[in-house]
Formats: sequence, structure tokens, C-alpha cells
Amino acid sequence: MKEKKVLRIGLIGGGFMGRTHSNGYKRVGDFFPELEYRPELKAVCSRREDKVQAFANQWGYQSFETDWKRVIERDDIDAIDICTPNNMHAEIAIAASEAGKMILCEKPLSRTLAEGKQMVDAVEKAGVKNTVWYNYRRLPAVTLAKQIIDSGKLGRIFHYRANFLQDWTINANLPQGGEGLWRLDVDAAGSGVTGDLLAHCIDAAIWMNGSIKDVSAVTETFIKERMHQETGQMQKVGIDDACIFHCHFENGSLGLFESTRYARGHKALYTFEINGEHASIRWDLHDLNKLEFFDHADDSIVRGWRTIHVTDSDQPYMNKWWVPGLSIGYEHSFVHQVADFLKSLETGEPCAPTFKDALETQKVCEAVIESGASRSWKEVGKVGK
Ligand code: SOE
Repeated sequence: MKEKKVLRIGLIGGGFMGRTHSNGYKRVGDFFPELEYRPELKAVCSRREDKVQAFANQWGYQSFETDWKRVIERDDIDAIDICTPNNMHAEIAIAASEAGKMILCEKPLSRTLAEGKQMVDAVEKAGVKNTVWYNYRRLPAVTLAKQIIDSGKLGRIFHYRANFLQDWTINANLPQGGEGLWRLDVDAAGSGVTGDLLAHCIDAAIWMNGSIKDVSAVTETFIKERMHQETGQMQKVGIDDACIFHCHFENGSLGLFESTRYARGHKALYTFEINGEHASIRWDLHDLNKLEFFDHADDSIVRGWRTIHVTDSDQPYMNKWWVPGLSIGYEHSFVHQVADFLKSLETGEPCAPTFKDALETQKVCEAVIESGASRSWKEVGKVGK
């Protein structure tokens, strides 16, 4: 068998996302054997030595570091995978670009549009390969939705609707800052549900339905003060706990988006629905292998919503897994992203979403936050100008 080329990975951040990405690197070779490249888990980095050592042992990293700058300096590493809280993304990405490393950055690209622009400039100046982990794009049913839209089956699109609902921050005693809970600290996260959850919905929406022109948002912070893990003091909460916005897309369709972490009973209810002139599509993360499709061209006596179980070998990614009818899960979206990144090394094509693509999502997020704060419509193209 032909010897594979190696992509040596330095993972920075050993939390939940570090685990999802590591699983992607570990599984990809078994299921995408035709790829010319294979990832090698060279080093993982996190500040606490005991934790990072345990992570390295558990996931099979060859070494560990406690200072991310060391990972970037190492010449036995080709690609930096950024899985830190959002406030580290820009600094690490810029340093990694300057060191000529490829970068795979966890979403959202950055805390702010200004930071995101610096990151795009850095990767473009250095000419380094880059991608952002908007993983849900790579679930087979979501990729199929994109293919159906691109085929023109929906015709003119009128509506794009998406939700991302959770309930894990309702408890007022939950502190802000620290592991996982940095998402509640505006300095670490940049924003609340807008950057953390709606960013997924916006990424998919732009990918499937084109650019968003303008937005009008309502944002709310339900718990105004929380104890900060680092200071031990009660501090103002600066994130949006909930966000609802509507928008115009450049193609003339209307968008409606909602996200909250205060929807009791919902853990990760990400849904979207797209209504076109001839057909509609809807999808629900809780039943992620299924895509619902309504085609007005069907014979009227049998016309209705049909459920496509996206597990057949001619459907996106599914020839890599089991046999038709057998489902895959959330973690496979990360395996697919690694596979697509490795493939892009062979072809020389960008691996979407690149930093530049993800900057579009960042612009919409910024417009949404500004619109919520000012209670006015914001044109996405004018944000940050
Ligand atoms: C937050 O709860 C979170 O883990 C996000 O950070 C992820 O991006 C999302 O996929 C699931 O929810």
C-alpha cells in the first residue's frame, strides 16, 4: 500500500471541542482509506499539566504542552487546531499564520468582526490553509439539503427559518467564566447565543440561501449578574441570553432566526425550514439522519411531507459508513470535516468554510448584536465600516 503523507496536528484546548476534533482525526483513516494524507496527533496543549497529560494519554497524542506558544514554535507540527475559548482565537491564529502553520479553528471565527478581519488578513498574508469547524454543514442530511437547493428543486426561495434552543443557563447560581462556562463571560466569548448558537444557523443559511442583506434583532439578558469564577465577585453579565432576529437575504427571501439558552426542555434543538416556490425542506438536529421534503410537483392525491432517511450510499458521505438504513451521529460531522480538510490538501482547493467565509457569518453576528442594542435595522454590508 502507498505510504501516506502525514499532517501533524497540534491541538490547543482540551475541552469538549478538543474531544470532538480528536475523535475526527482518529476515525478518519478507517473510514476514508483513499485519502493521501493521514493526521498524526503530535501534541495537545492546555494550561493544566495534570489535565493535559490525561487528555494526551486518553486520545493518543504523542506529547503535550502547557503553553500554546510552544506548540506554534515546534517544527514537527504542520497544523494548529484552535479549540480554546473565543478570546484566544485571534492571537493564536495570527501567531500560527506567521509561523506558516495551517489552521483549523473552532467556531465562531472570533469574538468580534474586527478580530475576525485580522485573522483573515493573517492567513491570507501568510498563504496558509485554513478552515472553521462549522460542523453541522457536514451532516449528510444537511449537505443533502444544500444539494437539493442547488439543483433548483425548490425554485425561488421565500423563507428561511432556523432555531437553536437550549436550557442549560437558566439557573441564576451558575457562575460565568471558567471551563465551559466561559460562554457566559462576554470578554471570553464575545457574545452569547448569537456567536455560540446562531452562528451555526447563520453559517448554514448563508451556505444554502446566500448572503444576508440586513437584520433587525431583539436580544435579552435574563440574568443580569453572575458570580465570576476568576474573581469570585458578582459581575454584570454582558452576553445575550436570547436573541431573535429577522432579515432579508440578498435573493429576496425573508429569514427568521431564534436562539436561547432559556427554553426549558430543549438541550440542542437546532432546526431549519426553507420554503420555496415548488418545494420545502426541513431538518431537526434531534433526528439528524432525516430530511423532510415537500414537493408540490407530486401527484396531488399522494402529495405531502416525505421523510428521507439519509443513509443510502448515494447520499452525501454515506458510502463511507454502514449499509443503507443504519444511522450515524453528531460526531461523524467532525470526521467528515477532517476528511474534507485532508482532501483539500490533495486538490489544493480551499476547505469551506474558510476564515474568509466565516467572516461573513461574523458580520451578520455583529449586525445582530448592534441591531439588538440599538433597536434598529442594520445593513450587514455597513457593519464595521
Ligand atoms: C453550547 O452549548 C454548544 O456546545 C456550542 O458551543 C456548540 O457549538 C454547539 O454545537 C452545541 O452547543
